[in-house]
Amino acid sequence: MDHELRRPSNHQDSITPASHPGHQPGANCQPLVLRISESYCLTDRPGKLQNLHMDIKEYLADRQTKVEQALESLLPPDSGPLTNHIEAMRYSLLAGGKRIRPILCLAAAEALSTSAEPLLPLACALECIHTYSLIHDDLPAMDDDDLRRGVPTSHKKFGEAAAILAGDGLLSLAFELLTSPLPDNPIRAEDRLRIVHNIAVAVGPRGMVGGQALDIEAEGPNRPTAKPLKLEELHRIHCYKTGALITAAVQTGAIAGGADQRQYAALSVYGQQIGLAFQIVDDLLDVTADSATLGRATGSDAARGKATYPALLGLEKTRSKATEAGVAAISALEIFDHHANPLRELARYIVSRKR
Ligand code: GRG
Repeated sequence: MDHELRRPSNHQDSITPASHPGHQPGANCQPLVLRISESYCLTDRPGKLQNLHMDIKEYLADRQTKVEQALESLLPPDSGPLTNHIEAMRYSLLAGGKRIRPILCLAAAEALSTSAEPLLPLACALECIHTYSLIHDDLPAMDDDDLRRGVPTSHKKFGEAAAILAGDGLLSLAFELLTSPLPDNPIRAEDRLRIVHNIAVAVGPRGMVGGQALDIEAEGPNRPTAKPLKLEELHRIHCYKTGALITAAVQTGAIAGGADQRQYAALSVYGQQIGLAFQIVDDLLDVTADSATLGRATGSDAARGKATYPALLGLEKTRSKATEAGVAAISALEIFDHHANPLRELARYIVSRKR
């Protein structure tokens, strides 16, 4: 069965919700179309990408460039006494990466017809936190990996102490960026506080770090009588470890874009569902993709005997789960107009990505 996320043939922008009683994944659908039609525009403002034929790959490339330029300009200059420390931060941060979290943040603000560009420092903060988590996850005490984003991992290049500090530096820099004034788009102080609080929760013990702790306990020496994880336990680890930051990225764009309660709730559901889809696909890619494509080791989950969706469900059911989450994400956006089309396309991309 083909599990690609599809767009119904009779309606360009809506997709049958997973919860719909008659829903059959893949039924009454045409193949995934990544080209964005004329109705897909990023803004109604004249001269701003209106009525452009856009491709999700083009959209991603454009946003990736903007995020990378902003990251470059927001990092402290790598000269002076801190040269080595800043170089280690730059090395991992600018080594590539899909920049999904900052792009989701910008796209969530765009869904609310808010101009995204002034929000780049907030978006970059999310990428700094994500890169910190990758550096620390690769350390010998954690996953002990040698390759990340196609280059040697931070500790391989700079040594363990410098890698730990590069991660710490990026985490702290993120909160500096989140709390620095935004010249072109002042966000109300109470919204800024909400953003900072929300991200702090998402990446702390009730989020990413907590998920990592559960993950390590589940496979590590603290579990000598380790029983295979149940699906709901695996799901919980993923929601904390990967889903929380992805959801917070969408919520950051939502708050910065001025979402009302209903819009915020809908965007939160979208974030949770694509967070889930993202991790399920990550598990799949660990089995099906090669290391050169991913820029990191593959097959490591199976080698460690880790619980993953493919290990618990098999490949077919795992693909269906990813598709279901993508469909649920897109249906959560039904209250939004065409300004949310980039988010819809991003959900399709996340489900069908190959790296
Ligand atoms: C060590 C505090 C701490 C946390 C680690 C998120 C995490 C927790 C570790 C990352 C390990 C990992 C491979 C998780 C699976 C999902 C994931 C976050 C993949 C990497 O994200 P991508 O694909 O990477 O967005 P790029 O390089 O494209 O940014």
